[in-house]
Amino acid sequence: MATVFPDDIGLFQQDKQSTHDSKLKYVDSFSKEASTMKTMTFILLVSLGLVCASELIIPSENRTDDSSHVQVYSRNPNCHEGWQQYGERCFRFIDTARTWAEAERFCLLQGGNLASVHSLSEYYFIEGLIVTITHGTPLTWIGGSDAQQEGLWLWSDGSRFGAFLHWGPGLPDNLNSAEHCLQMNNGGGLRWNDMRCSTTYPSVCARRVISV
Ligand SMILES: [Ca+2]
Ligand SMILES: [Ca+2]
Repeated sequence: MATVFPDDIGLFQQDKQSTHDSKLKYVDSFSKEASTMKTMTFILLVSLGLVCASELIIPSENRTDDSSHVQVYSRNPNCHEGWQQYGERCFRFIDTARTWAEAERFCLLQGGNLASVHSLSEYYFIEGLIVTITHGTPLTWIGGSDAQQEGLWLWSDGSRFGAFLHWGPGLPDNLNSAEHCLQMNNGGGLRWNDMRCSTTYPSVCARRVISV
């Protein structure tokens, strides 16, 4: 059996401590690496979202090879400044939170109404507009309402309701018999929900393109 001298014990303990420190350093560097990878993945996803949104918003005839989301805000000759064209209408996201009626009045003062939606592609365009401006998908008012008669949904611009529907599962549910206004971006599916009209949200206005 080997004799262990006090100095050897010291060296052994020192060596043990050194191994422990190395392990800690390894774990620490691994955590940092994992954290960096998480951050990079997040940035990549956000960038991807912005590129997708730009693709949705920039009409194909206006796209260039070096398209960036800055171009989204470029002046469209068929729309007033700050509005973005899709089809025969110009759209604008209004960040200020208002009740549904206040939001509709604001759109009227701008020469439009809260947006009506008639196809999935139109909905994707509006969604892209919101994502590009807010970098998120906030709950937002658009122009549907059944305030006049329960269950009879109308668009505030007078267009026909029903060509395209995007309600979430089990909606509209007219919760507590008090929900009569259409909110978009509800739940993980970013679908429609009927909500109390007195709740305040941002909104999307739409108006006809400038006639030439
Ligand atoms: Ca209702
Ligand atoms: Ca509801």
